[in-house]
Amino acid sequence: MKCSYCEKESIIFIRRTGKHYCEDHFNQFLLGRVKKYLGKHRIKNKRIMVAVSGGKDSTVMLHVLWQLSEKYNLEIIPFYLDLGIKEYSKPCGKSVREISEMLDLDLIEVSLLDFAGFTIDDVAKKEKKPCRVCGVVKRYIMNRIAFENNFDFVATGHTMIDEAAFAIHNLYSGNIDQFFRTYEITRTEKKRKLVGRIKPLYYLMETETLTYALINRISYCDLECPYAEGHPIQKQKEILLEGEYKFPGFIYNILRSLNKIRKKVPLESSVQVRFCKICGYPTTGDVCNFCKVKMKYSKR
Ligand code: Q46
Ligand code: ZN
Ligand code: ZN
Repeated sequence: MKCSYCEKESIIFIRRTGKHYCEDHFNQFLLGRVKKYLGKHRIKNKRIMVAVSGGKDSTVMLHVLWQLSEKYNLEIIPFYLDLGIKEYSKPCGKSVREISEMLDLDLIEVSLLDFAGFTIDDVAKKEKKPCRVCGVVKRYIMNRIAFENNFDFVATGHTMIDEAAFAIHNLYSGNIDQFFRTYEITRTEKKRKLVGRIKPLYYLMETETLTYALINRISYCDLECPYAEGHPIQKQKEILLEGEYKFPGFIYNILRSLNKIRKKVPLESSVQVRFCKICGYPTTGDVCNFCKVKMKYSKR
């Protein structure tokens, strides 16, 4: 089959666009989706801390942002958090170091054990699923390191299906506040010590990031976290993929409609700004969730 834009052989057919792409035109398509995101949110002349787990999506995000960094005048610094998960964290860390070196970028590396005195494996010994605690520590540490180092944004490698699955999971579970708070971008609020989040892969599917990694020979860590199995988000993804198979464009349309709903409901601005008694970072109570889990699990 020929590419829909030139005479070369096609390497991928994207059902939601109805087009065939050769390697060059696929690269253009993928970069175009990221440019669309950066343009829509006017992300230019910024210092961005890029959270890289070593997996496919975040590694591709780092590579794409690096490619676009000159055009958008972005200062790109990769960030890796070693969660201390046996047989997973070490190879992932190695991948992040390799890509950072290849792109000649200085890497910020933090170990959860050094930062908080425990690992996710320690949590897993006490809790059936460590994911909730893992989410708390990742969010906190990313924000704190980015705030202390004066970054404008933290970039994460969430794709379209991650976002749609998360939104549907929140609706399904009744987490309405969380549903309304999660959007394509969150802005930096210096007074509240909050660094904004961006998701440059928001308009892309995982098959597309995989294709980009393959044709650009980007090596990444192919392991899955041992605690990922049975995560509710995985189930939501399966349902969405089934929909996408039957109706190309299904996931994008769902996400677009959910975003329209979000925009119609103004966010409550009455939430009082409070700071944790222990660490001084934002919280809704007296002590933030990170300090609570640290008190519970730290071996120090
Ligand atoms: S939350 Fe859970 Fe992930 Fe943390 S413990 Fe592994 S699966 S890494 S995105
Ligand atoms: Zn082509
Ligand atoms: Zn705290």
